[in-house]
Amino acid sequence: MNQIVPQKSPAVQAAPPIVLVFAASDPSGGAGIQADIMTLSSMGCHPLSVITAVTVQDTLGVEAVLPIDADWVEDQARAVLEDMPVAAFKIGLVGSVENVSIIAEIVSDYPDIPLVFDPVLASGRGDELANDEVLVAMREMLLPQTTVLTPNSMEARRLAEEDDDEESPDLAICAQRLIAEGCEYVLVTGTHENTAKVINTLHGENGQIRSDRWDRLPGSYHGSGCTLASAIAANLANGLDVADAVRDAQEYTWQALAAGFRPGMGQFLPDRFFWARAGAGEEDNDDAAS
Ligand code: PXL
Repeated sequence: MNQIVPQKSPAVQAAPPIVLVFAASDPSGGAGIQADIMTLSSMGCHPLSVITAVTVQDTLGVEAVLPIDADWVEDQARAVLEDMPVAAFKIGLVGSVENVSIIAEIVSDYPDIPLVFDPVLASGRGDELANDEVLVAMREMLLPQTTVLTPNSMEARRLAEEDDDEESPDLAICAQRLIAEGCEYVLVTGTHENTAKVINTLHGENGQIRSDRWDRLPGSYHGSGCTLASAIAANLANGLDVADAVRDAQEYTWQALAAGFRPGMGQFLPDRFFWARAGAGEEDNDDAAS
């Protein structure tokens, strides 16, 4: 592993921007590290994947989660970080308090690299994916290092909850509390809100930066949050500023969802390579005609 491999001629191509993801395996290919790898690849990045947990699941639900030992999480990350330059980090499902702690330690060695953190607490179908101890650890150790936090509205409320709240505060207040914990930007997604359109709002330290409205698509999707957060990381790695990265990532995600497919008996999955398949039929016809 430590051997230096001589470069082959002709000259090695310039590498695409590299994004390191900490996330869990979802064998259905809907969410998790598989969603991240597809999204980052589709958006022109090279993904480095550090597995935090292994899940057993299909398109209907999560059956089990096995967190990986924190030592293994550290070894996976340190090996590739010592070898390759990274342009952005993305964190998804973390698996355990120990993993939160080691991930926080690793990213603290790279303070200038943008970090997108999708604070996964539950699947869209309601399976719990982080307990209260993990939530507290995320708040204390990861939020202060986050460039863009991407909670859905339910995660924003849970993360921002304070003991003396009588009722859940407004989402803009939740976002300000999360920024007070140390995140630079918070993108609260509105899929779970009872609004005609899906409204996603980006907040910064001086308040709302942008709010985007999207037509609600029929059907229930698995992996939309992972796709959105990875797309933001890809855009940041490609040099976009945060507001543009967030705007473009939503457009990409909406298109992936609109092109979604239902491979099994449960939820729809986004097609992160919609552009590779779109119009493939017409092209074939053109070829046949020429
Ligand atoms: O969508 C959040 C998520 C992230 N990572 C894994 C998941 C899920 C949701 O089910 O299974 C591995």
